[in-house]
Amino acid sequence: MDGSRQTTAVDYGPEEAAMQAYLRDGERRAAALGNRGPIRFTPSGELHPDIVEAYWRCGFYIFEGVLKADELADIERDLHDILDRLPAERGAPLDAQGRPALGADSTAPNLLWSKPLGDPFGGTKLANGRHPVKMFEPTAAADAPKEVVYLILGSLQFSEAALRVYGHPELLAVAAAINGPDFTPFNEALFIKEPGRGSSVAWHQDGTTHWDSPEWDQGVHGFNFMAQLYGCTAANGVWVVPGSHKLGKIDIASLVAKAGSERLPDAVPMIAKPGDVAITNRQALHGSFANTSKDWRVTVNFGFHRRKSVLGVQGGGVHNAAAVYDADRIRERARLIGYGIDARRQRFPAETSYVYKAHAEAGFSYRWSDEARAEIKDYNLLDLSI
Ligand SMILES: O=C(O)CCC(=O)C(=O)O
Repeated sequence: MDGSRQTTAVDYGPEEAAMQAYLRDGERRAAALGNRGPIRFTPSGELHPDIVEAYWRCGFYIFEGVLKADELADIERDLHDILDRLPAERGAPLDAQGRPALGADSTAPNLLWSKPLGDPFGGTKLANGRHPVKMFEPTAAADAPKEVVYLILGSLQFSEAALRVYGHPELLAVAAAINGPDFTPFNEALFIKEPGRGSSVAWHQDGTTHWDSPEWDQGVHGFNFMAQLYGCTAANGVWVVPGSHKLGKIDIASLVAKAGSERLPDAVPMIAKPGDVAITNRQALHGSFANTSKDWRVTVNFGFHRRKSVLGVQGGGVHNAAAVYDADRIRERARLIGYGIDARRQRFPAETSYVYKAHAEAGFSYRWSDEARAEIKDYNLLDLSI
């Protein structure tokens, strides 16, 4: 796969010219935000205040150059393996080579399918109706398959490279700086936007539990890291309305009606190179367009919460079954952080591993091994979805 920038694979449709103008204008506005650069810490180990300021001002920040070439090669290898092992079609038990398909024996949800360039969620009641407006669905090439996988949930059980990204010491230090050192997991996913096929993700805000809470604030629903394997462009990347994470629940349908199209005038694209990792506030209004470009976009996506946003809260219902999240559940789900840190230590022994406070204080240690690999099957049944 070549992640290099090219032109379009498929025409966006009747509004191709307007779309191209919007993409270029968005790139210019994104460049002016001042919310990108390498991860930097102060001499005393705090996340640099300029980064903290820009993250809370914009609702997202792009950390440049976090994943290096060897780690990207690992992720790409896993991606090829995953793509090879996908079911031949939705629900099929076997892959194209007749082997048991990826996730076919799972209980937890894993593969999400869409028609090529489709919008499976927009304008539906799915996920609590949080994607109220359907995006434009361009017409895919005649030889495109009937459906493509655009999202893989519980991805750490399918990719050891993704598990190692999950244990990245600097990213975990960022999680502690933003959500507190007792931060908890949310969920993990791979977003796969194939050129000329990848579906859109209609405008939405994440978060279901705290919008009307007296405890609501700009960070209460946590954030997602979005690590880019091939980088992302205005055409295939996530778009965000800067500052919208501060606004509470937004009337998305009215915004789109006012704009006269899905091209929201205040939104900007995340532009990233291979190895860049964005941090995105889940309350920010965001979405992505059908990938009519010739560039792959593969995002290793993983989120974290403040512990106090999760503990004792009734969550679920979107990514998994509804439940009240108690300390046992948080502890069990957080073992993936321990496995991620150890898997990373084994692959990159020269790196200083992250010390996760909850594990250090409780005296828990986690060893990544074949037994652990078997043990995390269906781990995402315990996602902490708020
Ligand atoms: O990667 C995308 O296109 C969408 C990501 C997203 O909506 C999310 O992480 O909440």
